[in-house]
Amino acid sequence: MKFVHASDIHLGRFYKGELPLEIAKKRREELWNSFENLINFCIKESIEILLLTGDLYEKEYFTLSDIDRFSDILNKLKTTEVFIIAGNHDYLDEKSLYNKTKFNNNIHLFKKEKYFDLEQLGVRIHGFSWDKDKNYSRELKFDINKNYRNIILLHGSVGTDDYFPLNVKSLENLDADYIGLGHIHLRQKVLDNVYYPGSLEGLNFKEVGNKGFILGSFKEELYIEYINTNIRKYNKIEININKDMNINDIQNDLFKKLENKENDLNRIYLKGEFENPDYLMEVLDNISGYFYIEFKNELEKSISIEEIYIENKDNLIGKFIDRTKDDKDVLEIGLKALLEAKNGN
Ligand SMILES: [Mn+2]
Repeated sequence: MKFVHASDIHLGRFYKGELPLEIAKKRREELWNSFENLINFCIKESIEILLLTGDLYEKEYFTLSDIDRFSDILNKLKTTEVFIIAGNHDYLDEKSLYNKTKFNNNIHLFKKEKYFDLEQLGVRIHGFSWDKDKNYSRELKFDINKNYRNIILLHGSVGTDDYFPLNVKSLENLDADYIGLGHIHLRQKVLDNVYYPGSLEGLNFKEVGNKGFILGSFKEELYIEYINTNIRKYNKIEININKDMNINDIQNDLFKKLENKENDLNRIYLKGEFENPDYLMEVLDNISGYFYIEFKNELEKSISIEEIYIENKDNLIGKFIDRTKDDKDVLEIGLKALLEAKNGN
């Protein structure tokens, strides 16, 4: 029996102020494409069960036509049984859009149900949906039936005390065959039978690298595999600049580190020292050919000894430069200390 577990798709995400309008628009559409790819994977691979563990859309920005688009895509699944729990971003109350669209009979949303049984497959699926956006908590009690394989779906946080905290020990004691978690966007194994698939696509620069979903199967034992399906990646890249590097060297280092990342979202951290950071930023801002690139200027302005000498000719600093100018190391270290003292650091 094969199952797929995906989570935190965040359809409708608005990217307010994070990305330029055109890029945000494309990304918003790509979340839909990624969702469709997930469904097509389930069709092509004849997946028997699809588990979706919450934050599938963002309530704040989702409309009636969006929820119909969502159900149209899910309804393409004819032989896959789908189980959905709602999370904090798509929580299920009376006004929820989940209630305003039509899902086929093979798509099951956890409302008041404690579990669903799939007799032919010998599987019982348990789960809770969030019914508000904050301070949600439920007692972890389930009707485990050992004649079945038991799968539990939860949207909550392992390892923090916010957003339905889940304690590892209590998850271990649940005696389930698989516990599918949502909420944390980083894919991870919590226990041998407890996993977060993470978000389907990277949603911001905290979510770097490959993303996708979990493909699981039960033979004798549980077998888990991560499938990478992200359309693009978020990358964080560091460029360390030292005083021997000129603009060409910096650009060459940058282009090398950006190889094969033309279609990604790239954030470049500039670190170290450079004499004229503003000029460097101006040059870098003209780089094109990437889906998205931004620079974080964390450079320190390296000191220009000539300038400092002109400003300080008549005081102790000027005298110090005069006397040590033949010993570069002494000059630089001493000068730094003198300047710090002068600036009161
Ligand atoms: Mn989420």
